[in-house]
Amino acid sequence: MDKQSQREKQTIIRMELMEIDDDEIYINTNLTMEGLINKDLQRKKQPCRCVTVCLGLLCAVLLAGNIGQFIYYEMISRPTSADPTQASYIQGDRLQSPDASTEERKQLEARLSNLTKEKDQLQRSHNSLTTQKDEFKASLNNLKSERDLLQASYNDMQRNLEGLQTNHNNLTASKDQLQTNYSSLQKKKKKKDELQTLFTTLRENRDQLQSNFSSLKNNKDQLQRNYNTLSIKENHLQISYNSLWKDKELLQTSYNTLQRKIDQLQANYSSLATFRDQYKKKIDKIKGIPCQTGWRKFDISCYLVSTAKKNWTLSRQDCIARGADLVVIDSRDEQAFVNGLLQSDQNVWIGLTDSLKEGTWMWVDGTPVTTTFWQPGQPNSYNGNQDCAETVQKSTGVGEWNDDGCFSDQTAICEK
Ligand SMILES: [Ca+2]
Ligand SMILES: [Ca+2]
Ligand SMILES: [Ca+2]
Repeated sequence: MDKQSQREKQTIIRMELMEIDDDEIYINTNLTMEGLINKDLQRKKQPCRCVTVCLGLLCAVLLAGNIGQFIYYEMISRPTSADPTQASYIQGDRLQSPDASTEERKQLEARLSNLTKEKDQLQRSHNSLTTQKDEFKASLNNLKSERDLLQASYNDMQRNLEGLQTNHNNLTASKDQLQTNYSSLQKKKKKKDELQTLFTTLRENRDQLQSNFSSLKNNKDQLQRNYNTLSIKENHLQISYNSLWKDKELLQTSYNTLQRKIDQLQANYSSLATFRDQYKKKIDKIKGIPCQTGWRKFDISCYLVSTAKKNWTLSRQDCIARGADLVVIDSRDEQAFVNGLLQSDQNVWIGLTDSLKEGTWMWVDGTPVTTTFWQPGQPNSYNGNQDCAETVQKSTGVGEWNDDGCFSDQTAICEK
C-alpha cells in the first residue's frame, strides 16, 4: 500500500470516530471495530426503549382501571351511606325495575369479574414487564459498563492509534530517508560497479602492459645481445674486410703479375709452338735417316746390344765411346722394342741406377722414372748391394726389370 492510500484511510478513520456522551451513544456505521461494537449497542438500545414505552402505557392503563374500579365502588356504596338523594334515586330505579337492576348488576359484576381478570392479567403482565424492565435495566447497566470498558479500550486504542500514527509517520519518514539512502546507495553501487568495471579493465590493461613491458624488455635485452654480437661480428667483419681488402690488393697485384706472366707465357707458347714446328720438321727428317750398321732404328733413336760382358760403369763408358749412352726407356713401345732386340732370357744393363741415393732411381740423362716394368718383388736391393737396373727378356709381354749389383759383368744396350 502506498503512502497516499494510507493517509487517506487514516483521515477517513479520524472523521468517522464516534462521539459518546452520558445519555446516548452516537454511532457511525462506517467504523470498523468500533462501529461493530456500537452497532451491537444500538441493537440492544431499541427494545429497551420499546419496553419503557410499553411499561408506561401499561402503568397508564392500570391507573385508569384502578380509577374506574374506585369510581364504581364509590357509586355502588354511596346510595346507602352518604348520598340519600342519589341513593333514593337509585333505590327508586331499583324499585321501579328490580329485574333490570339485577340484570345490570349482573352485567356490572361480569364486567367487574372481567376487569378483575384483566387487572390480574395486567398485573401479571406488569410484573413480567417489571421483571423484564429490571432485566433490561441490568442489561443496560451491563451495557453501560461494557460501553465504559469499550470507551476506555477505545481511548487506549485511540492513544495506541495516535502512537501508531506517530510511529507510522516516523517509520514513513525513516522509510523515505531509507529510500533516499537506498537510492543514493543504488547510485553509489552503480557508480561503484562502474568503478569496479573500470578498475578491472585498468588492472587488465596494467597486466597486459606489464606483460608487454616484460616482453619488450626481453626483446630489448635480446636485441641488445644481438646488437653486441653483431657489433663483435661487425668488428670481426671489419677486420676480415680489411684483411680481405689487403688480400684483394695482393691478389690484384698477383693477378697483374700473373697476367703479365700469362702474357709472357703466351708469348713463350707462341715461340715454343714455332720451335715445336721446327723441331717436328727436324724429327721427321731424322726419322727418315737410317742407323749405322749393326744399330736398330726405333722412332728417332738407334739401339745397339753389346756383345762383351762388362760391369754397369764400363758398359756405360763403352756406350758413351760409341757416341751413345745406356738406353733410357720412357714408353711401353720402347720397352717392347728393346725386349724384341734380346735373345731368350737375356738380361742387359739399361741406363737406370739408384747409386746416388738408395731407393731413388734416376735415368742416366737426369730425367726421373715415370714408367716402370719391375719384376714382382723388385727392386729388392738384395744384400743392400744392388744399385743398377737390367731388363730381362720375356717371350711374353714386354720384358721385366730387376736391380742387380753394378759390378756384375753382362751385356748392355746403348741408345743414341
Ligand atoms: Ca730411349
Ligand atoms: Ca739399390
Ligand atoms: Ca734385385
